[in-house]
Amino acid sequence: MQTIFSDLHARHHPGLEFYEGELKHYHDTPNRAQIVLDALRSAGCAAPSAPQDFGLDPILAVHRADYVTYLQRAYADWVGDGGIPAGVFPDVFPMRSAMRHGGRILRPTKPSALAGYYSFDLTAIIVEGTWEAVYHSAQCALTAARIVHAGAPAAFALCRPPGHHAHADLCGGYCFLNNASIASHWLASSTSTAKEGQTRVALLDIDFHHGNGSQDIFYSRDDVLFVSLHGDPSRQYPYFIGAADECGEGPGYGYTVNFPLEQGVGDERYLDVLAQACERVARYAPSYLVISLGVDTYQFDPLGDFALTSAIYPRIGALIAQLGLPTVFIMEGGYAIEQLGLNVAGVLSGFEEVRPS
Ligand code: SP5
Ligand code: ZN
Repeated sequence: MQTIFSDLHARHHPGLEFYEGELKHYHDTPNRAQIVLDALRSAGCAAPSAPQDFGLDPILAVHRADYVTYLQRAYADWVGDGGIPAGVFPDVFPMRSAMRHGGRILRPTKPSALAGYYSFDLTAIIVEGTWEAVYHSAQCALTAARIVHAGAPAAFALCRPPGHHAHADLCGGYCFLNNASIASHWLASSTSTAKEGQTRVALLDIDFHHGNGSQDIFYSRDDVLFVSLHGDPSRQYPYFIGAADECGEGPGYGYTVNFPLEQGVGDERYLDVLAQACERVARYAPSYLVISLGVDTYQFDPLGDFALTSAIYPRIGALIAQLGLPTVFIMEGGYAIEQLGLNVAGVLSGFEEVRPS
C-alpha cells in the first residue's frame, strides 16, 4: 500500500517534556518517523510519496479558526513576550469553577496564559517549526484519504506529530491537529450526495491511549462512528475521558464505543476485544474505515502498560482487513523505538496478506 510522508515533520522537535515530575527527553522524537520508514523499506514496501496540499479548509472543518490562528502564531508571540526559545509552555490552565460565572472562561492575551487556554497538558510543546510540521502531517492524512476515496483498498499516512488527542480547540499529548478526525470528516463530507444520503465513516482507534480529541469531535454525530480500545483512563493518560459509559449524545448517541482495558492485556485478550470492536464497525456498515494506528500497546512501550508481543501486529492488521472496507491508516503513538518499525510494518503487512493492493 502507498505510504504518504512529509519530511517537514522534522521541523517539530521539542527537546524536553515534563514527565513524572521531571524534565525528560520529548517522547515524540523525529527519528520515530524515520524508523517506521526504514522498516517499511526493509519490508519491501514502495517508497513514500509526498502529500498533496488541500489547504486549510479541511482543517477548519474540524478545528476552531481561533485555535488554528493560535497554533500559527503562538511561538512568535511567546518569544516576543520574552518566552524561552525551547518552546511554548502554559503557566496556567482554565479553572473549572470559572464556568459558573456566565458559562464561559475569558480568553487571555498573555502568551503563556493563552497556551493554557488552548492546551490540556504541557506536552504539546510548540516550537518554531511546529505549525509547518502539523500542517503537513494533516495533509498526509488527507492525501491518504483521497487515495482510498479514489479506489485503493488502503493507504498509510505516516503522520508526525500524531493527532488523536487534539480537540477542536485544544492541543495535548504530543498532538495539535487531529489528523484522523480531519481525514474522517473529509471522507464523510466529500462524497455525500442527496441521492446516496450521508456517507458513513468508522474511526477505529487502536493507540494505547484513549483518543479523547477524536471522541469529542464526533461525540454528537452519527456519520462518524468512533470506536476505541485503550488503557482504562481511570489509570492511564489522558485520564478524565474514555469510559465505557460514554456513548455519544443527541444524534450521536450509540456512535461512540469505548473499550477501556486493564493493565497487562495480552495478545489473545486484545484480539478478543478487537474482534468485538470490529463487529460493531461491521454492523455500522461504513463506506470507509480510518484507523488511528498507535503501537504503544507493545509490551515494552514506556508509555503503556499492556503486554502485547510483536507477533500480534500482523494479526491485528489481518483482523482489520477482514472487514473488507477501504481503509486509511493514520500513524499515532508508539515509543518503544527498538520495535516501533517492526510493529507498524507488521500491522500493514498483516492487512495486505488478506487484502493485497
Ligand atoms: C499520541 C500519544 O500516544 N500520546 C501519548 C501522550 C502520553 N503522555 C503522557 C504520558 C504519561 C505516562 N506515564 C507513564 C508511566 C509509565 N511509568
Ligand atoms: Zn498513545
